Amino acid sequence: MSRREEARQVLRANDRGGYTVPTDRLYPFQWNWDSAFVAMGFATFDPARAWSEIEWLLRGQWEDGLIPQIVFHAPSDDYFPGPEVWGVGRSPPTSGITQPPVLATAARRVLAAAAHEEGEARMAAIYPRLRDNHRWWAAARDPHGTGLVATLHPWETGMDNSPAWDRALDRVPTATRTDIRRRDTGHVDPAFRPRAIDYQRFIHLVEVFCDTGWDPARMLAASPFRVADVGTNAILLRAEQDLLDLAIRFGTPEEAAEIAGRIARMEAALERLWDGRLSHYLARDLIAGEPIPLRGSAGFLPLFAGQARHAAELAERLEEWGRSVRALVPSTDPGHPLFEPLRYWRGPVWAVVNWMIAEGLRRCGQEAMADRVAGDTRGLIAAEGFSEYFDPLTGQGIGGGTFSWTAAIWLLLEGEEA
Ligand code: 9WN
Repeated sequence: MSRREEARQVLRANDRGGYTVPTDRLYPFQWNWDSAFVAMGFATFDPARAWSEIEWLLRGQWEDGLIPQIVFHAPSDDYFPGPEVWGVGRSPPTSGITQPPVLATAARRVLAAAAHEEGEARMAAIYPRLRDNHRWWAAARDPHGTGLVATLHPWETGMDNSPAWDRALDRVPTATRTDIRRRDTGHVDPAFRPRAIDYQRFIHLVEVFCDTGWDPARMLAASPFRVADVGTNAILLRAEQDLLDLAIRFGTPEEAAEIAGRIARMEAALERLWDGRLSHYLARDLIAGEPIPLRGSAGFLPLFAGQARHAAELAERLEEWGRSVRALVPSTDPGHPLFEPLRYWRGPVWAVVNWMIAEGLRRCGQEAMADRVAGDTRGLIAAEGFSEYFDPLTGQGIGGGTFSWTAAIWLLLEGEEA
């Protein structure tokens, strides 16, 4: 069977009747940014199913516009923390934090793959939900209009245990009232997962937020972890650009102007994350009021938002990293002492991040490096299958197997090659 056919089968096998789980058992619910990539993957062969992925995710959206990190459509004992730990008191149950907002970008792409009448109608129905979500980001996470949104939990960055968060997490107490009963380490080698102390802090944060009654302003004020993540901000800027295109077609001129205003502010603010000394975009610790001096794969994502000013330097950095790893793009600078090639977001390669980086490089005129990153990604998947992530030194596929978003990226990369 061809890899294309296998990729489609992975998506079908992880389908739970309209939405997709990231992989069986390890992640038995619907995840926010996973579903955005999955929708783009489905759009390559089944646009109707792609819309359904997005619509199911939006069933979990809150009235204030938040699109949760997880929607718990059906119960499962295979994952911790489940709905009882979050205690948001909603139906369907959801977590109370979010994830990188790839959704508007995905919706625009799904529409492009299926610009027939049905696609137009389904897009028209969800456009207001996307608009409300971007308003939520601005109001809840950037109430002073700085142009950078705050992230309050490492899970919100999608790059949960990146070493970029180590120092900011030191401020988070390890005490929890919840009994931490991890399930992930029963499915995957614990050496590839976050540590016990990371989970204590992750759950402590959940409890702090729960105690605010999940009120956005109170969460922002109370959180002992508050960072401006380059990845989230770059992805949001890109999503705003895609939403602007959708607003012109499905919204009002006032909405388009509102989005354009946010885009101008965000573009300027994102540039302020560039660090001349490390020649990289760096996250900012908003509590300490200082940059986080660690180069990670998220630092390449401003390219995905078309920020081309430092494209040549970033391509050179990738060239340099490429000399010490077998496959690009390691999630952490392979020359840094905190680089761990096997542990989750501390070193491994993730296909979704690679896809965004390759897109960004292409958008910013770095074709050769875009081809290299896309080629490395295809090579990893061709050799190892649809793993959750890959060891950049050996290329070995690790973490969960038959992973939905890795399958989706295979389909997207194949489409681009054609
Ligand atoms: C917490 C589903 C998710 C991804 C994240 C990845 C991992 C969850 C976990 O799995 O996070 O959200 O329990 O480890 O870090 O990026 O969305 O694939």
